Amino acid sequence: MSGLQPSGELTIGNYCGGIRQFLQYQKEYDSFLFIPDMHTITVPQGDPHLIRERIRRFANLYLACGLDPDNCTFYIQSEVPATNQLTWILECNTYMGELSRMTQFKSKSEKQTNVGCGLFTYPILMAADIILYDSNVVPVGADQKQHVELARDIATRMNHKYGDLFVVPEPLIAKVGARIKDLQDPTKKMSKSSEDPMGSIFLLDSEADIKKKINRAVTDNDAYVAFDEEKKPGISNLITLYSALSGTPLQDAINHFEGMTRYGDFKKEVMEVIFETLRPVREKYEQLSHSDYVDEVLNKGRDRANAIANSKYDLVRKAVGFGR
Ligand code: AQP
Repeated sequence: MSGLQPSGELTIGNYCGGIRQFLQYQKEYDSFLFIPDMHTITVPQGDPHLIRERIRRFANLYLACGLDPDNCTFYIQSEVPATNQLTWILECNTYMGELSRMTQFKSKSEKQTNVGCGLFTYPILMAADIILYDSNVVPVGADQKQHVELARDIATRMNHKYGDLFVVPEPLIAKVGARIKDLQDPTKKMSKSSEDPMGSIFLLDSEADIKKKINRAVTDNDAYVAFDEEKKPGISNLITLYSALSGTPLQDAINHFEGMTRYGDFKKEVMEVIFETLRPVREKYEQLSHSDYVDEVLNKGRDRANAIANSKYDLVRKAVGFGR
């Protein structure tokens, strides 16, 4: 089970921490991937048409990245109403103190003047997304680990209170690439809704833009390449990107680059790996975006997701004592 909210443009960070992992596991598991459109309005988004356009773009991009609809139930969150129904029950079984500890709420609420309640309760909606389908593993980047842990706590609490209703999920964090940093400020993570586009590489960026962004990526004045996340966060981030995208184990990537004195040559190799990863994605995306194939896939996904979600919700509703 995994989902990436259409709240900006997908970045190479989302690819490394979320999508890439998901694709590795899709054949092994009965997998579910969804577009959490309801999550996006936890922060102001402006024009609703832009959200709808992004949903379509994200859906085509997942397919372009290699999502296999025969191995995966792919759907849009808001098209499964049982998600909201379960969320209410879970809200009544989650404590304010638990939500107050969520670091993402703290960092996102600091950036706004009027903070909506949805931003505070959104981890409960995420718990419903996960446990509604009896998901056992959730591939996520490091920033989402805390939310999956909360989903575990809620599932466990519900099971104690009402009998064995839910599978308790586990987060699955990539060994390399779980927290790709912003290229302009390598002390913070790369984000799809970041204000400075120079800090993020988007999956649909042109090669000219990628080149510009990597060339301008913040490094240091040491004039030697080495991996040290504390002292050399910019260089370390680029080595991590190279390792995650090329599949080279991190230590081998470190050995490969260590000691290089010309940052330009180092950056060129990192750039090549990004080009090679994104070129086929862009080409496939071009084809898909001129067809209606994505609707066929999403309709099939919606029907299967609703069948599973409705039957689970029915069990929960009865266990809680709702209805006649
Ligand atoms: N920088 C990152 N490195 C590795 N993984 C990352 N993820 C996000 N940023 C990085 C992973 O991508 C998935 C997307 O999750 P989300 O859509 O729920 O949103 P998020 O975690 O809040 O991601 P963003 O890009 O930072 O979005 P905005 O800007 O909208 O808040 C998750 O698996 C996440 O861990």
